[in-house]
Amino acid sequence: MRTEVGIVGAGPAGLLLSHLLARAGIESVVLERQSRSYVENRIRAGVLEQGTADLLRETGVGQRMDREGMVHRGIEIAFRARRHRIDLAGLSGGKTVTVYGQHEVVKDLIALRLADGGGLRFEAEDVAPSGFLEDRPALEWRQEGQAHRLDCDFIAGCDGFHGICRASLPAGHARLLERVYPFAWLGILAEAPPAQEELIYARHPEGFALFSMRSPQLTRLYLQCDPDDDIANWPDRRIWDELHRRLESDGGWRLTEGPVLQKGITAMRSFVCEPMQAGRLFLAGDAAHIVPPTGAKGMNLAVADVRTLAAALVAHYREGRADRLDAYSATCLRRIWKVQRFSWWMTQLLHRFPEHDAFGRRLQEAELDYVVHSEAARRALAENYVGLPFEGVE
Ligand code: RFL
Ligand code: PHB
Repeated sequence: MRTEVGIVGAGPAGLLLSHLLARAGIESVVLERQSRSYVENRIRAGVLEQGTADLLRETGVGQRMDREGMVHRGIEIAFRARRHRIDLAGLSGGKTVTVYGQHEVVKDLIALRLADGGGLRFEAEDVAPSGFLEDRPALEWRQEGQAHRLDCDFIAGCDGFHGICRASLPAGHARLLERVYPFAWLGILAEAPPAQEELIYARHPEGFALFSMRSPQLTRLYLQCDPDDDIANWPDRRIWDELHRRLESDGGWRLTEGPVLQKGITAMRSFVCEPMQAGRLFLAGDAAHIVPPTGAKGMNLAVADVRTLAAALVAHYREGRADRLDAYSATCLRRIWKVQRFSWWMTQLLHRFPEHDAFGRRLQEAELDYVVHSEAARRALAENYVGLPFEGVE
């Protein structure tokens, strides 16, 4: 079998890349280890930057997002039991974010790719990239006991943090930069109408908490917990008590409870692989970098990467230009490091750090006080939260 671009992973990065390429008349095949229903039901990110929502809309995959997604013009930051609104739209020249689940984006992209006759292979086992340093890239895999091979011009490694593509880079080729945090997030999805319209990021002496949502019937909530904590230690009652404690704030605001549909613990890390390419293999999304979720940036960064990669591939196929592909990693890393900085900053601003002494805690409180009361600081937060402009892509 032959195609132009072989893509590993049907997360937001791989599916969107395949969609953008198809629109430009470039053929691709996506190989995914999991089943279609598994990737369509994997609850993860929920906040789309203005540029992400615009891109989905402009490329014909935004209809359901426009009907069901919730446009947010602000967020709230809570500390010392008081909530402070950050007017994202007012501070960013009218930009907003859209709350729409990542799994819904994935469903929309899969439906469109299949309707367009796109090549998607689910339950592809033992995917192995080869030949990308010798100008004869190929992907081999097994499916239902049979061996398959796909020859291609390029391989896009969109297979997430635990994928095979980054692991296939030649030894010593890439530098891995990493920071691991001394805490994790316990997340729940509850069948309860969100108690208010906007997200609340709360700093509390017991640890961070986040109030978010997925729909008018579903609330999404997170709690800072220990990184080696076991979900078995967290019966629903304990989770709700802790959420009430950390989120309760002025005006008698109270969380609405409901049946817990899903719960899980996610480790927090910052990670970047430099460079993000080797010969004819290009990494995109979580395969190349991880941000802590506090800034709501992971999926948005994956989208920014594939936007750059698709434009570079189009320049190659349409104009015979190699410069855009050669510059792919450097172009992406400029944005990635700015987003890493913002995600790290939001994380250190809002979490409880075991190593903090009273001095450290006072500094954190002073910074929060500054952020919510200085227009310059609020503007900087808003500019980053709604998404920095795309550079060097068009
Ligand atoms: P994905 O989504 O991990 O997709 C990779 C795909 O590759 C498949 N795969 C393989 N396929 C074939 N062969 C192999 N050897 C393979 N190995 C892996 C996997 O099955 C999978 O289908 O990566 P992608 O596309 O780069 O997308 C990245 C995003 O998923 C991620 O950054 C976000 O979910 C991060 N994130 C958030 N991002 C945001 O922009 N806004 C948010 O509000 C937000 N909140 C979050 C988050 C991530 C979280 N968790 C659980 C990590 C909240 C949480 C709790
Ligand atoms: C979510 O709704 O899952 C969510 C929202 C904001 C974040 C992280 C996750 O910063």
